[in-house]
This record gives sequence, structure tokens and C-alpha cells, in this order.
Amino acid sequence: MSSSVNVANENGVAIVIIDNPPVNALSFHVRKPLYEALAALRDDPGAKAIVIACAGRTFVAGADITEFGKPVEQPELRAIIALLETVPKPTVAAIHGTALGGGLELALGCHFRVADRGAKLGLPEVKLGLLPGGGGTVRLPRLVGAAKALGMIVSGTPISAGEAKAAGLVDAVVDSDLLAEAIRFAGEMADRGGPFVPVRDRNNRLAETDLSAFDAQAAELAKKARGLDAPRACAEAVRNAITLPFDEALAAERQLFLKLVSGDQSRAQRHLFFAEREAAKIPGKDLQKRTVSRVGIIGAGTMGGGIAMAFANGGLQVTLLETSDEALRRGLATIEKNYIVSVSRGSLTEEAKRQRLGLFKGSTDYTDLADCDLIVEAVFEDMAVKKEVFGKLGAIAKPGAILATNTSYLDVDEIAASTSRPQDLLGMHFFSPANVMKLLEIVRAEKTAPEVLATVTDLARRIGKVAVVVGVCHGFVGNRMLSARGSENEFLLLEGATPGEVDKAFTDFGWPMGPFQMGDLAGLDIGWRNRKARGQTAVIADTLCEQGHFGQKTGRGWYRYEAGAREPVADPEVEALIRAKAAERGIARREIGAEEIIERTLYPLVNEGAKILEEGVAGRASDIDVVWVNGYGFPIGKGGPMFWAGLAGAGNIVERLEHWHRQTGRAIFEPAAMLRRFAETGSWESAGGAR
Ligand code: T1G
Repeated sequence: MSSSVNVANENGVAIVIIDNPPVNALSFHVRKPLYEALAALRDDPGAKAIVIACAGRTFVAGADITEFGKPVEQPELRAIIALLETVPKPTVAAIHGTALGGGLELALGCHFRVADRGAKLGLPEVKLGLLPGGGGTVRLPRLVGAAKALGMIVSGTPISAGEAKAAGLVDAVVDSDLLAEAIRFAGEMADRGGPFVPVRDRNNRLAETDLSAFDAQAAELAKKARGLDAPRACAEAVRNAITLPFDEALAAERQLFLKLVSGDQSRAQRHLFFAEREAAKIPGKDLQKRTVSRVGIIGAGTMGGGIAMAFANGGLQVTLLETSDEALRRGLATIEKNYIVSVSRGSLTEEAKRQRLGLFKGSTDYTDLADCDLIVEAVFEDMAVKKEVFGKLGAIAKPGAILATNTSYLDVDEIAASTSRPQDLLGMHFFSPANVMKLLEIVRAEKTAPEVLATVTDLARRIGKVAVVVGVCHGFVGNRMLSARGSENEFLLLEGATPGEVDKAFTDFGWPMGPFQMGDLAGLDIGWRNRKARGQTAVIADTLCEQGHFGQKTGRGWYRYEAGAREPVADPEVEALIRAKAAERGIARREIGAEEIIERTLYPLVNEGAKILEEGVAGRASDIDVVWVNGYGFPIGKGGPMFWAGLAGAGNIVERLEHWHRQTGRAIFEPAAMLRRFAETGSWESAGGAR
């Protein structure tokens, strides 16, 4: 046998062990020996049953995603599953860890599935812009019913072993020694005798399908697809399982899969899958990471409270520090209320809420932070205040404690210079609400020690964050590029667009919402305060703020909001204000189309990203994509701004930037050298964009 597939035999039960670290992906070097082993065992009289199991931490977690886009090497997964279904003796999948995608499809090719209680089972292909391409859309409904299968496949969310047993996906759930239990189960099935009906021939769960209810469910799910092709294709494939004979449905699935796997959306989503994992890698071998078990958070306001929850949600002990008992009480009360809401929504159990609240300790005394391994400040966004905090921490924090600032904009090097241990200091820029948003920009200051960076990056994964290491500059990566994306917004309004037209261009592009609706949601007063602090103006937004129109929270901003509603309604007074401001400036208004809106907002976004790469503030173009997809809602089907630049055509972007630079003279349109090189070479790496 090959090193990736080994076969043993215990009391007449053949055991096929797949061993392909780290996640037992069904790479070609697994598929070939697996096929050969199963073909031999099918006809082997010494094998009365077959168990398929995996070594390492998980059952097969899917096809090998790195193989997509390359010539397919036989045998394909589909051939292995088809072979399995010709085996006349009982076949059992022994599932632990995560049986995902092609892994679950392999298990569906078996007659039975035995799962460890901690296992998870799912078909997450939709998250890669795909659909299950190994028969999952036709076999899963035959075990769990069409409605459950549709929900699992369109969401891509795995289910627990217990839920899988209840749904009919798993035949037995075991609490210990999975392999021994699976072997025993297989032996019993063999001794009991057949027939052993392959999943493909089990149709009774499908027969009970209410097709009109199914179509209504599929239509509801399609609303969330927001321009993505895969969710719709998933629903179509599951519907085929109901209405077509098995082999026709399987053939239709194959066609749908081939169309998706070669499309831009799946390429974009597969790019993001690897980009997120790449972003978490810190150059430098075997960095000695520090232990972090207790975290101190300074400031129990919106950010501090959210950050504290993020750490508690990851199982860490939290000491929350405030300046007064009243502020501390308020902060802790908000945290408890948030957990109560989660329990009421069913996203958290009562027990988990109790456990998490038990991790908190409140204090108004800095010395209580002395035992913390990491201390994160989330105090007022003012350099003097931050320096005062870190000055105190220098005397109180234990040796080796990591010090982090949650600043969104301020110079982390300057903050580091205010402590006696700059090597232990970095930025941890959380995004609000910090207990929800996945993105964490980890700001590497000039003197930050590599092992501090590695420790915090590792910790980010532990608390469920997507970490990206960024350098020091105003706004780091995300907010700096957000400024570039928004710098033309008011010019577009003065020259003829309405807030609704700009926002529609964004939502048609695939954004969850456009910049004006986003401004109303976040509160226009935040930008107003920042502009005043930097001596900047925005003629229309400043006027709205002077009128007290801050957006949703005041019922009016760029749009009107009926009492308590969040749906934006065009406000004729705002459009009149825009026309008046344009007239004051002698601007002749004109029709502005979606294409121009995208060129004057998203091309500067890409251009700023190229400058950030040029300066080394981001180490990889893909890191920038990870920031924008996880922190700002950039459409995943376009892969992030830097990946999308390739789809949109970098040469075209350079040309249009030059056009707008000639038209307006504004610097944001001057193409970055890195962008020009990308246009010439076709890749950010060869343009010099990878450190
Ligand atoms: N193929 C190739 N490499 C993979 C992989 C895969 N399916 N899954 C993970 N890796 C790599 C990953 O890049 C990383 O590499 C390392 O393994 C550890 O991963 C025909 C078409 C299983 C829950 O979508 O969800 O089957 O960075 O850091 O946090 O219908 O990996 O170490 O070099 O994520 O413990 C469907 C994808 C594929 C599951 C483990 N399957 N994987 O999480 O580790 S398409 C998936 C995951 C398919 C069929 C279709 C997670 C995990 P490196 P990791 P983790």
C-alpha cells in the first residue's frame, strides 16, 4: 500500500486508513491507492466488511482545493464513490473531526456512517463558490430529506454528529474508540446479512418532499445570494435530486460543478480561502510563542466591552478595568445584556453564557492587571491619553506581558516610544462590534518583537478572528483605503449623482450597502469629529451634522428613517441641499452612471492598496483582500480589491485613473508605480508586492 492509504484486517473486517496530513484531503496520491484498495477488497473473500477511516485529527476534509484549475488526474472522487456502491458487503465510514465536502461525499458512498460524538459533517463547497461535485447534492437528500439537505448545502454550515444522527445522516454516534466501534458495527452488519442498499437506491425520504415548500425555501435562500452563482446552483442540483432519476441528477450536478469551478467567482473565493491562512503566517521559523491565558482590557466602553467579550468567547480570563465603579458597572452590564440577547436568539446556551461571564473580573485598580499576559487598551482615541495609559502599564505589567493598543489611526511607533518595552508592544485594531466582526488588524510597530507578533497572530485564531499583520501608517490598511474609496463621494453628489444612485452602484456591484447608507448606520458624527480634528471639511456631510442629522440614530442623515425602521428613504431636503451647494460652486450637474461611480471610488481603492504594498505596510496583496472582505464587506465573489483588479483589468484601471487625474487633478487618481507594474506583469508578486 502507499503511505497515504493503508489496509489492515481485524476479524474479517477490512480497515482502510487514509493518512494525508494535515486534513486528509483527497489528493491524487490518496485517490489512486484508495481506489485500488477498495477494488481489491470488494472481491476479497477474506473481507466480510470494509471500514474507511483516517489517521490524524480529522476524517477527510474534502477534495484537495489546490488541485482545482489543474488537469484532473484519474481516478476522480466520483469513480471511487461509484466503485464503493458496487461493493456487496457492508461499507462503513468512521468519522471524526470534520467530514467535509468530498470527505462527506466519500462517506455517503458507504452503506453506513459511524461518527465520534465530537465530529462535524458538512458540505461547505458553496463557500468556495462551488457545489458538492461528488454526488453530495443527490445522495444527501436521500438520507436527510430535501429540505434539510438544501439548508446544509446552500449554507455550507456543518452539523454535529448528534444532529446528523437525528437527521438520518449518521447511523451511530460513539463516545470513545471510534475505530473499534466502527469495526464492531461493520462486523455486526456483515453477520446480520444483507441486502446492503447503497444510498443512491434509497428514495423514500425524497418521496415525501413537498416541492412547492422546497421551492419557497430555495427562493428565500436565493435572496441572500447577492450576485453569487453557487447558492443558486446548489439549490438547482438538490431540486434535480427530487425531480430527476439518480444518474440524470448526478450528470446535471457535474455540469453545474464544471461551470462553477472554472468561473471567476469560485477562483475568487478559493483565493480568499488560502489568503486568510497565508495572512496568519509570520515569516521566521520556530518563533517561541508566549502563553496567554489572562487578558487585561482597559476601557469598558463599546470597543473595550466588545474586545473583552471576544477574548471571553475564546475561553480566556478577562480583567476589565475602568476609571470608576459606575463606568465599570455599566460596561459589565452591557456585556451581560449582550450575552442574554444571544441566549434569547438561540445562538448561545444558558450554560455557555454562565461560563463566559464567569471569566470576567472587573477592577478600577491598575495593579489588578499585574497578572495579565496581554493587556489591550481601548481608551479614548487621543495620543496623550494613550501615552498616559502605557506609561502606567510600564510600571505595572509583568515582564513578558504583551501590551496592545486598539487605536484605529494613531501612530503605534509613537505610542511604543512612550513605554520602556517597545518590543512587547503592538496594535490590535478590532472592528466594531469587536465581539462580532472577524477582522483583526495586528499592527507591527518598528520595534515589535517577532515572537510577540506570532503570539498575537496565533491568539487571534483562538478567539475566532481573521488576523492580518499590517504596518504603521495613518489608518493602517483598511481605514486608509476606506478614505481613498470615499474621497470622491461628495464630488459625485455635487456633480449630479444622488446618495441613492451611488449606493445602488455599490449594491449592484455586490456590496451589502453603499457608502451613504453605511455612513448613516455608523453615525455621520464620527466622520465629522475626525474631520474637525484634522482641519478638514465635507460641505454636505458637515451641513447635515450641523443640522443634527447623524443618520439612523437621529432618524435622518443622508436618508430619512421612519420611526425605528432601518430602511433608508430618499430625503428630498438632502437632495435640495446638494443642489444648493452645487449651485453655490457653479457646478453644472449632470447624469452620472454606475460605471463612473465605480471608477471614481473603487479604482482609487485599488490604487491606495497598491501604494500600501509599495510602502510595505501590507506584506501581500492577498492580505489586503483579507482585510477588505472580512472588515468592510467587499464581495467575496470578487475576491477582494487586489484580486478584483486582475478581473477588472489592471491596464484598464490605470487608463481610467489617468483619465480622472487629467479631469480632476486630484492625487488619488495618480496611478501608483506598483499598480502600473501589476498591469505590465499580471501579478502583484511579480510586480514586487510580496515581502
Ligand atoms: N484542500 C487542500 N488544503 C486544505 C484543505 C483542502 N480541502 N483544507 C485545509 N487545507 C489546508 C489549509 O490550507 C492549511 O494549509 C491546512 O490544510 C490546515 O487548514 C468534490 C469540490 C478542515 C475545518 O472546504 O474548512 O471537497 O496553511 O488552517 O483551522 O464536492 O481547513 O497549513 O499550508 O484551515 O484546523 C471542501 C476546507 C473542499 C474544507 C480545518 N472542503 N478546510 O481547519 O486548519 S471542495 C472544504 C477547512 C470539495 C467536493 C468538493 C479547514 C478545516 P497550511 P486550516 P483548521
